[in-house]
Amino acid sequence: MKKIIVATCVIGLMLVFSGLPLNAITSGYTSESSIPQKLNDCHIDITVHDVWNLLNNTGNGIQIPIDVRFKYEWNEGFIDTPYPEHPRWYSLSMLKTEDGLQAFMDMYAGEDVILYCKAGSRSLEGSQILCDAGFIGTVYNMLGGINAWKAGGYPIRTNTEPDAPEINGSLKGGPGEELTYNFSTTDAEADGVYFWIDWNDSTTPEWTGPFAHDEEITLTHIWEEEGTYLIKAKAKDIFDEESELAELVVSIVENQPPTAPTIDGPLGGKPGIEYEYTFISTDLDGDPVMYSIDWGDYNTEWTEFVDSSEEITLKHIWIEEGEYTVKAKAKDIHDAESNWSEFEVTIPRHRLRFYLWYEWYLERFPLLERLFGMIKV
Ligand SMILES: [Ca+2]
Ligand SMILES: [Ca+2]
Ligand SMILES: [Ca+2]
Repeated sequence: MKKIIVATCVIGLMLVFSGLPLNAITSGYTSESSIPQKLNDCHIDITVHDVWNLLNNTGNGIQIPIDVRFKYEWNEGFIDTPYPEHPRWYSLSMLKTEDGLQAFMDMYAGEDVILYCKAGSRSLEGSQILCDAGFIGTVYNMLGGINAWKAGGYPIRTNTEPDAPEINGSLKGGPGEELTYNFSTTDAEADGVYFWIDWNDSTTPEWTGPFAHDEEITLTHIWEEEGTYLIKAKAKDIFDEESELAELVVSIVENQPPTAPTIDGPLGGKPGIEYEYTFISTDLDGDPVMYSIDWGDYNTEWTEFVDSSEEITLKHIWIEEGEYTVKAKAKDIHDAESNWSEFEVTIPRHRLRFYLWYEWYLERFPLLERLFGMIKV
């Protein structure tokens, strides 16, 4: 009877002490009632050969290798496996902090992770920390670390910088106008990336991020002054490997409205007959323009955008006899509008009164107008 009691006490003490160091490390998490508790030895030990087979086949699920070594060790090279089963870096020292552990648990919840280090002891410690904290997912521990990986003849690679960013957005704008730009890059190791953007004005370039390696980010910018600006952008991954610079030229000019359209066509005609009129306007910035036409008979229309200085032809039928004032204005893609132009049309033509002819004639021969003016005086 005594022996049984002693044995029970010893086993009890063993359980208490074996749990102590890990509980001390992860005390902030074991109390979380929402996280299911697992046994401390929940991780699965796995050889480098099994790891290779797991990581080169998405048919058996996607496993994420986690390199828990120091950053300088990672920078010297890590195991080479294809995306999306490629290694990420998350050091054991980060796992040992409360915030670092929680961030890891959030980031990789529900995933299969394979922890590895140099020779196997740090990955074992990391695996135990995760299990003890109630990590939801599968934790593999790669036996023998990267040393065994290399000895097994499996490949390693070193980190590479992200590609130079792609910049997409407005090439033209006006002072004070908010312009939108998209930036994207790719990183061969699928590392998180930062962007650095120099807008070529008085604003100071800063690194922004990190973003997922294939995420497109959208930024807006306003240049207050007219000028030609050279946007420069580069990317870096979370290991500070910087890309080449990418550039985009933007010209900021005050927008000019299009000229009032020139209207041409028959001065008169018969009711019920279709007539063609041409309209042409020039935008000094070369912006596409659209035309608003008022046919003078309560019919109005807007055209589609056409190139600046491209003559357009529109057809119209006046149903009733009368004198009509055709009006037209042009608008560019920045909503700047021209003045109205006017053109008089008489339906039917035989009712075209002399003064219409007279005005039309004088417009084209201004010298005569002065002559008539002198005669009047
Ligand atoms: Ca796999
Ligand atoms: Ca990289
Ligand atoms: Ca314009």
